Amino acid sequence: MSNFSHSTFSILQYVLISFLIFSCGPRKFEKPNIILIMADDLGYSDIGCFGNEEIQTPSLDKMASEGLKFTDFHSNGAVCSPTRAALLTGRYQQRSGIEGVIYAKGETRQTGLDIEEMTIADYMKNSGYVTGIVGKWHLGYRIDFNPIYQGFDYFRGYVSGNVDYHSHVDGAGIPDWWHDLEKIEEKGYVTDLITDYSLEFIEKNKDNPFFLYIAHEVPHYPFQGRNDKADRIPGRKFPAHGSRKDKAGAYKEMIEVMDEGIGRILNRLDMLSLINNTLVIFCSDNGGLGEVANNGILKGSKGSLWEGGQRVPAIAYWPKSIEQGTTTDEVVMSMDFFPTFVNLSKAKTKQDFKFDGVDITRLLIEDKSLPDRTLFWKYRNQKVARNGRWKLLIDKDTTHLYNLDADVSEQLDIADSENSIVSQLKLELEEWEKDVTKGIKLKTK
Ligand SMILES: [Ca+2]
Repeated sequence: MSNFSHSTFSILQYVLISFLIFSCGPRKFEKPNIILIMADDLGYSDIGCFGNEEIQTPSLDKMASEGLKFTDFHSNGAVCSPTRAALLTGRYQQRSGIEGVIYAKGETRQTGLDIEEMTIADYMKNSGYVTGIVGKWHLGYRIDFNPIYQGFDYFRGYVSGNVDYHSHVDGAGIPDWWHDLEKIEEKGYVTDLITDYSLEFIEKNKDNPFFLYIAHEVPHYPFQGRNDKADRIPGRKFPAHGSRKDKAGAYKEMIEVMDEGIGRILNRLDMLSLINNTLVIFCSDNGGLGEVANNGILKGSKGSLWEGGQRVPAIAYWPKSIEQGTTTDEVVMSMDFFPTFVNLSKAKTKQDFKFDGVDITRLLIEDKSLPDRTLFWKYRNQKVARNGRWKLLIDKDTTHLYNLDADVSEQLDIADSENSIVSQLKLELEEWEKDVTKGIKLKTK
């Protein structure tokens, strides 16, 4: 009897909530604006709401306390380009050939994400959205790889992996600052420019659905604050990480300036009455860099597939749709945003299109669990298969197994005592590898 009452109550509650969300909410809920803010190389504990006590991040902390915090969110890659490829294509980065970094120097400078790829921006644009990217692209330096050819109506930023925060010169000494298809000269601290142009984009598109991808440079090197001098001058030698001695001080300042910009964006959404009709997501593209970042209790850092290289902070903020102050330990990856945004924007994908990610809309708005799945990573000499608590990590020729529920720091290798789990995950990993590289020539490694 009590079960019956409980389920009846649940059904009524569900109907009522659905009614409130879908009928009484702002009409525009049908096609919410989506803002995806991605930091670059931000470590798991580099912000307040993920345990940092030194760096002040009130805006991100507010997003977490009034939204949903992901404790088990992972970047698809352990470095920049692969995560961005997966994010934009909704599939493992191996399928688009971008397993590694597209470097400013050397032969990969000539490669990029194939323009035949249908990106999330392409799909949302086809569904009536205005699409913009402000900040870092890192999916091809050549003009024919420009975001304007990948579904974005608007681009303001840089195409390389990192630029001087003041002179906007890339790692190869080449000026790299763009407005759509044009290379331009513009003064300003990169983080402030990213915020200013994001605000301009939001203001300009307040009356129609928009998708804004804010790809921050922070806290990627060079480590430069707002009032530091430019280090990179074309034709001159420069230290890749910048000349400032107090790198930790610069690092803190860089993150705090980004957070200040995020605060300005949230305020503007509020002022324009867009706050309840806009899903704002924040995440990082890979783990923090060993020498400066705080990856908390996680092992490893950027470039490795230990948790510290790819478990990153992530937050979803959408007042009135996402319950305040919730936390989820569901395993989510960068490539899951694609099917989620397709669903929310009511975009139509091609009939034969196969996502590797899953739609997390119901996790966001109803705290509903995701289906059981095994997830995979591969970078350089490491491969990972993850299912629930189990993480298989093959490091060169050594096989490790960890129970992440009990041992998130990956200290106790239990591969020898859990043979059947090791065999099962190994088999799935082999099948996955064959599947994602079938007919694919990797462009980067
Ligand atoms: Ca990165």
